[in-house]
Amino acid sequence: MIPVNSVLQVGFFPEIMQDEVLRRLTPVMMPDPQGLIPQQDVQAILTRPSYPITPALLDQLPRVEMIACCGVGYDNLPLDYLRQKGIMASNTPGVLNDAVCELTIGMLFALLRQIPKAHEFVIHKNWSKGAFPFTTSLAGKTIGIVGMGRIGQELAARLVPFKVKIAYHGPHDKHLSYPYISSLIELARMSDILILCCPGGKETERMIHREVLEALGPSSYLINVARGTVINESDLLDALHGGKIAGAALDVFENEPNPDPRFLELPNVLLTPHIGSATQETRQAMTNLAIDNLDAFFNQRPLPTPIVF
Ligand code: 8YV
Repeated sequence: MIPVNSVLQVGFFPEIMQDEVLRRLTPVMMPDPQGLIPQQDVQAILTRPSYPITPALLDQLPRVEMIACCGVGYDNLPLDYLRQKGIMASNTPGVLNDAVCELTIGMLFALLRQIPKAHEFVIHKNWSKGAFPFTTSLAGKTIGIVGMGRIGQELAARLVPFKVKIAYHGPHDKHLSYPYISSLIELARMSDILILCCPGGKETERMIHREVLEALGPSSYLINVARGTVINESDLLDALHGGKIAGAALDVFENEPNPDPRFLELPNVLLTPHIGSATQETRQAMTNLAIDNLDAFFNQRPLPTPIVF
């Protein structure tokens, strides 16, 4: 049981998620993280990765001891501050792996086989004027995965049956059945498609920059289902505009929900509005897992999915 008005919900939750929240608790609502704090004696926060929880906000909430983030990424949390204050935190890993992997594979094929353009080709009656241009196959390609965590490993397992070679880069070798490439530049150089599945935050900020993109090369592709902050967008725009890479599929951006307008004009991109985990089943499961963590906190039980920091 979670006491009424003991949890501050920071940020907007889409209807199907909000329904789950209200089914299980009565939160104090704070739609705008910059807005007025409606009640200061709350003991926990429920939020999502798109809402930065700042030390300035937490300084005004002295009784908060727990933050439940409804998402796998938690780059919105001030971990140093939480550690210093002894505030616990949880996220929702695992339950969204299928949805994110499915979107990634959908984007991969849409990009390589130009499916959105083929659809436009037919509906604009261009087929009678000639054949749609040849595209490229996935089979036989090398896929470089940046960030071989839960999602990266599940993605790799789903991709192997498509007759691809897989290699990966990350902070350290995880001794998996795929080659570990300690240099990101080297992984880019050997990859036909580079897929970003790494966490956001300081350690990965703008790690995809001009040099990496040049190593990736003019016949290769970039897919980002991680965080917009992982890419130097100015360098990516130059690379896409100048043909230094063949194309990119992006589900995340530095500035959401208003990505750099220059992306919208490019012919060699596939853009989606941060929908990696956005299926009904997944968002319900994520919301309930976030609340399971709150329930554990209020009932002095171990958190199901604590963030270890
Ligand atoms: C959340 C995300 O899944 O899980 C993450 O890290 O990137 C987000 O898409 C979504 O906002 C649900 O809270």
